[in-house]
Amino acid sequence: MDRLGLYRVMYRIRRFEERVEVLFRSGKIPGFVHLYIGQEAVAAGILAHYRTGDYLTSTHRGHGHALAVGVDPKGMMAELFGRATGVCRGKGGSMHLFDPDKGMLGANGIVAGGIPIAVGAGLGLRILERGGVVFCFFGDGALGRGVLHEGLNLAALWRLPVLFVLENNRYASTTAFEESHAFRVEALVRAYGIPYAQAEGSEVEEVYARAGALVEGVRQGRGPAFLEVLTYRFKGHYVGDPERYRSREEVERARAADPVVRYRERLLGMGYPEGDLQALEQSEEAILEEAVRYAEESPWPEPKEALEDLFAEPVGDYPWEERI
Ligand SMILES: Cc1ncc(C[n+]2csc(CCOP(=O)(O)OP(=O)(O)O)c2C)c(N)n1
Ligand SMILES: [Mg+2]
Repeated sequence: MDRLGLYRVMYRIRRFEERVEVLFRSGKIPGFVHLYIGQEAVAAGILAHYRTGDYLTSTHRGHGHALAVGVDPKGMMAELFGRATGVCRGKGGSMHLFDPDKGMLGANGIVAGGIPIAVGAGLGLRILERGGVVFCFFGDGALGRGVLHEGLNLAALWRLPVLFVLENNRYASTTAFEESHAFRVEALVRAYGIPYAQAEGSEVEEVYARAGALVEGVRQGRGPAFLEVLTYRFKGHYVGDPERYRSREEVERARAADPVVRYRERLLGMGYPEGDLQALEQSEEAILEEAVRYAEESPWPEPKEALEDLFAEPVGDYPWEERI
């Protein structure tokens, strides 16, 4: 296990997200932003098993997943800024970050929207006999959507190479998990004949180990697997959320088990020198600064680019074409 690698990914995500919050509040990032702060160990621990040729589907809270599979922080930050140099040329933004070169099949503004994409990618891998695993992340809110059930059923039936990852952070927007689900997650997953495991999301090595065991089975062609990670988001649902549905004390209790701080302490306890951790952190700070500078200095897309890279061919008269 590459312990410093795990810490680096968590640290990169944490600092990226902290900066995004500041930039969003200062009006530099348009739209909505959902931060991954508090959940870093989930992406880092699981996606340490991600290999070239694998695929990833994500959610509206997708920055952490993208960074963990190596999407370039510069291209990501520029995308969040809506600039032409962004990974989607400024058309995707935070909730629709794509990077097919990294197998990243998109953040997704539709709750559970990544699930059918992941199952389809899994089917594609099977048909092409390509090997590879699809990592499919979703939140507890997705448990209430029909496509989750359809996706589990088809993946199990066709033994598709999909690792389903439920990031159970106890809330879907303002609704607590206990208020919205009549079933036990493990019972549901086992009903489809899919192996299930659970991990504590504040412990990156535990997440890594549990994910590793499941990914191995999926890679060997034994069909899908399901990992539920118990986690917590330290920030509001979106930047600006008044957070009336949970108490400050509850948030503080969760913060006491901060996965990034905890792992740093653990590494020091294992004998990793403080200086090594600081050097790693400094190199990450430089990468982040470079990403912000790149985004700020990048041009806006030209209006005519709005009609480029579309899957649907424009037909008929488009009166706006004359205007741009
Ligand atoms: C189909 C659909 N319904 C509702 C929404 C509005 N919405 C956006 S995020 C969200 C909550 C998602 O909660 P969860 O899946 O637990 O993810 P988390 O925000 O906790 O990461 C909702 C209801 C949406 N985007 N898509
Ligand atoms: Mg949730």
